[in-house]
Amino acid sequence: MKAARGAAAGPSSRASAKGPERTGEGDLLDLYRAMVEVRVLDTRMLMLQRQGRIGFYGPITGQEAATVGSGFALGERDWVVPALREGALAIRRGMPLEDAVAQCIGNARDRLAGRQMPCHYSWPKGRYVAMSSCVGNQLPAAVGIAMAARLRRDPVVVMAYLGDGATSTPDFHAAANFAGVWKAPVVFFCQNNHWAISVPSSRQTASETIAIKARAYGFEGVRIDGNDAAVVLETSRRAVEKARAGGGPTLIEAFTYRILGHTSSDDPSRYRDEAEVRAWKERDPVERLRERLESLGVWDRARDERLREEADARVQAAIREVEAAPPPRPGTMFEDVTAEPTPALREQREDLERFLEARP
Ligand SMILES: Cc1ncc(C[n+]2csc(CCOP(=O)(O)OP(=O)(O)O)c2C)c(N)n1
Ligand SMILES: [Mg+2]
Repeated sequence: MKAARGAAAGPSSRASAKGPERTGEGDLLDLYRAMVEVRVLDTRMLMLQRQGRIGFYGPITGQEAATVGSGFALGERDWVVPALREGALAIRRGMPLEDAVAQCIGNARDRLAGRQMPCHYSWPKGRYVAMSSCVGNQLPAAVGIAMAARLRRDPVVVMAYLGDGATSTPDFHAAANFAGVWKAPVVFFCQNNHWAISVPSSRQTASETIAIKARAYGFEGVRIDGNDAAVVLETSRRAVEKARAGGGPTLIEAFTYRILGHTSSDDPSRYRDEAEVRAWKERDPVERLRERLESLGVWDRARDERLREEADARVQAAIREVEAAPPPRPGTMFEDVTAEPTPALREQREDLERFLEARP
């Protein structure tokens, strides 16, 4: 089924026209390098999943400009409250690549000891909140973080991510309404990638766009070309600065496309046209930025090949390092939840230890 009407109409050129004037070549090169690293990581991790070396992976291929471009607009002390396609920002905000790979493999090298779904990174030091699998419920929490900062007079901004599907949840309404009334320092960044698993955005909402929903909550909404990294960065910067200055929230609808499956467990050929996918591949955000850099004369094929080879070498080295670690100790399942184990937990742990001694 093709997502052809309603919220699937083309991006407005208004925001695009205002976009890139402040995004210099340096920014564009940084964006490009970061986007290529994400693409390379996705490609390798999906291969690992297909080879049975990790159980699950959620790619962002096709959405690199939206994820990376919006993330670049944030300062170190700002917060990222991710939805499903922003894992790359944990790395951008300081999480070592090895930690990301380890989190997907879930062995003893993983800080979470394999107890969290793959790709559900968390990086507290970088103010990257753990991703929640439950669609939409991160949004009231994001507004809460923003309001707490406001009450402490701490000038931070929260970037609250959501997908098109999340706009149908009650939590979206609760968060947007509260944020509008209190002018919370939050930016809602919606990645409209046209699909919520198998539900097209035309079945998600009869609204003309997602961006116009903001008007009902009393703040600005803007739909942008989410595959143009410079436009994403410019629009996000404006929204972040506005929120920081007390101007209240903005809803940014980044018009983009999920090129691959929802996750490695999904087969999108069962519910969408190949022609639609082909058309969006023509607007590949990584290729578009590469062409732009080449036309500016600051990039060429040789540099591109080197960048990709280096990124791939870094990812492969991380995989080698992490795969050398053993599985997590079975006892870790009893750790980190309560300061003092309950009597029942202590008993179960002793049972497990006896069992492992008898059958190592
Ligand atoms: C409350 C809840 N309902 C349903 C699901 C199953 N589910 C996981 S992701 C998803 C679709 C999300 O779509 P969207 O918000 O557009 O994000 P995208 O995956 O396209 O990035 C659904 C229905 C869930 N995890 N949580
Ligand atoms: Mg979606």
